[in-house]
Amino acid sequence: MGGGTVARTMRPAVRRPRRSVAIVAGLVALALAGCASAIRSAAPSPAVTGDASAGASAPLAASASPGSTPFATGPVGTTSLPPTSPAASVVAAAVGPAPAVQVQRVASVPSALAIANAHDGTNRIFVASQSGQVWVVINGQRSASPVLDIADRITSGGERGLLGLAFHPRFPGDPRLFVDYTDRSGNTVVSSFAVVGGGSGPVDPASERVVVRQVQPYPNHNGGALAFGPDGFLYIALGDGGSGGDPQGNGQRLDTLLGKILRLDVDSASGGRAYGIPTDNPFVAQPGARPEIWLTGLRNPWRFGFDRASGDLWIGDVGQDRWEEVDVSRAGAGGLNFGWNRTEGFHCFAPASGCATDGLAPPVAEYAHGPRCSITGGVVYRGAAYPSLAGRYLFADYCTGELFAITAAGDGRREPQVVGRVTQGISAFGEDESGELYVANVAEGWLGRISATIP
Ligand SMILES: [Ca+2]
Repeated sequence: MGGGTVARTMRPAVRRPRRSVAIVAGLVALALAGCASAIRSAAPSPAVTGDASAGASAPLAASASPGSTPFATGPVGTTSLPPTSPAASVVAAAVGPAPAVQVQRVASVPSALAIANAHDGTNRIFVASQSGQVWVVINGQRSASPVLDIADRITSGGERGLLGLAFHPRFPGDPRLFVDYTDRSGNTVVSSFAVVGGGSGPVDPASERVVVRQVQPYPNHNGGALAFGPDGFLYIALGDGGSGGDPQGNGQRLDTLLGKILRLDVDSASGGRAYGIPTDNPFVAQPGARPEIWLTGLRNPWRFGFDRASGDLWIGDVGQDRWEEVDVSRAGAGGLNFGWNRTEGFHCFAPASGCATDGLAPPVAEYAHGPRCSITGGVVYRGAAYPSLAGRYLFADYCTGELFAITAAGDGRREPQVVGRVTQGISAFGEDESGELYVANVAEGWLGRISATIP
């Protein structure tokens, strides 16, 4: 705990035999990326076996070599797609290059994987451990014990575990904390728990109410991010179900929740569900389509976040073997199809060339693999401490530990700017109540705060 800059060098890796199931222990990004390069963690946790991503794990140099391609089951094309033209944001554009940023460790949090604040004036930051715990960090001090521990009902390891958390918009008046986790059977559960003591106390593990369950056909690509939008609805990220190349075609199907971002009303229940369907969800009137769907054509949306100023929804969608992408759904724009598995980034995926791009929303940014491997989507900076960062969308690559920035406002494609580099294992971004930015590192187990080198 304490404010030293995170060392740029990797912690010495513990070598394990190739093909050992332990290779993927604690390593979310391995399977996230579908790339088996480059990550190693000393964190002990159950490994995923039988995962297409696990078997081909390469010996894990820090970031020296391009990822192997255990998911190379589908064609990879090079056909470039036209740039996107999203509606102009109402928020002023950042002008000029972004400043360099640094990350200071704030607290040690084992297998840190998700960050949320309770927006209740307490300035608490809640951090989820992949292994099933939720911790509170306040003024740089982490709680001695977790405020919630659901290790008894989850599967953790690889891309599984406690993956997301979000507080109800009216917290603590509505005392619910929502979580997304992988259950003992490997399926996705989104549920709520009640925070006791008027929101100040621990979370009651017996108060769980399941909101939605989703069967997972493969261990990887579980998505898992949760956030409430400015409209008060709960948004949930689900990957395409896993394996490689989307063998079930879930990304482009509307009869499944896989490969989607959902939008649910958790303040009502209807149709035999534990939630309501917002009447303006894009597919409510389409026969055969799941009415929960808000956005489609996603492979493994590994972290999304709302711009607190504009309401735009920013997504980091993990690519197959070649291209990581940033997608944006401008405020209120539902029904967008981000292309997977017809496209990966700005390129055709299946087929490898000449793919049909009509009706697809292209990314706003992409970057290539090798040694980069897996995007961790972030947040648009709207804090007060660093005006130089205002209006910048920050995100990271899991393998290299690079931090990137792009301008959030404006139309069309933009190139990511490298603004910093920490260590591999960046698993999530989050904001405090003032909009200052934090990152979590699952491989090394810490929460860090982002600062700019110039105000
Ligand atoms: Ca896409």
